[in-house]
Amino acid sequence: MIKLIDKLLNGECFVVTSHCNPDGDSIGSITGLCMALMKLKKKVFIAMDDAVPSNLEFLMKPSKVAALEGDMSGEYSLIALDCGDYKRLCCREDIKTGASSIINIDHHVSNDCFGDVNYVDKEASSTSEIVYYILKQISKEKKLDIIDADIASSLYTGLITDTGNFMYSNAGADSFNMACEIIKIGIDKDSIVKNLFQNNSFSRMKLLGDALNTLSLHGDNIATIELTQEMFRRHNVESNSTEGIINYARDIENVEIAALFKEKAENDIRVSLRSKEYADVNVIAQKFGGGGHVRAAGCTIADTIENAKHLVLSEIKKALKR
Ligand SMILES: [Mn+2]
Repeated sequence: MIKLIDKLLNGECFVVTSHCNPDGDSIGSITGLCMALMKLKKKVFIAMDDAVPSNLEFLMKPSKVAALEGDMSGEYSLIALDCGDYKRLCCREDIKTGASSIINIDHHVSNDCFGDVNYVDKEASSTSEIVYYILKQISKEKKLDIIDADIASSLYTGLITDTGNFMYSNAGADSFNMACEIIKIGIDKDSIVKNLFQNNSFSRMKLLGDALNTLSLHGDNIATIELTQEMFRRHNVESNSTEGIINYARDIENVEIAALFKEKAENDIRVSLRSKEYADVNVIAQKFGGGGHVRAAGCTIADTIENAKHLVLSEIKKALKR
């Protein structure tokens, strides 16, 4: 951590990014870290090519961080948050190659340490949890209380996104400790929960209905669910607002692995994988050039939903046999 903290304290300008299709942990860790760096008088920009999902927009306002527009001039470090793979970074190629260094802060087991400085804690529940403990350390060194209510709210959002509101096995002692300390800082945790989990549009729920109609069991421990272009069109819902739909497949009794097949465009299928107790879905996703965590991973397959399903199911079956 010392090397990382030196790098953050000695740098002057940072561009911060995350993975494509950002979620609560990516946006939460971005806004939390950016606000902290601004308090430390650093120049900070966010570079994210994908739109922020509407249920996370509430994080962007208080952060007041400028989005990067146009080119970057001068020296800067690129901070990659919550991204296990250089190819999945959600910013322009020239932003990546123009950086004087890349700082990689993440918790994916599949992270290959692509940065010049790497702080990858595969045991951490979320990148937001890692950022929280980094900021605590900086606060101690600088004798300065960096983590205010806005920063705490951002990081709490990431924490509860990745732990499913403390339901998943990745929620460990450090996660509960962080939650405890953050709540003492004074955040509106109920409104964060409402924004994240209780704020669905009616059309998104109708889309969920269509998806549930495709729910199928393969044997008794594998479930699949599908989302097609046609469904997104019918309900006029963006294909990025599908967070949590896969849980309906995973949460069926006896199911160990769930797979969601999302048709983002013709022959462009995003596959999300979840496991409940013992299967390593990261290994399965890596077979298709993806990755993630042991209990949650994903990959992209350039084919039809039918073919993608066939390919992925055969790998899932092999994995469950081992
Ligand atoms: Mn994460």
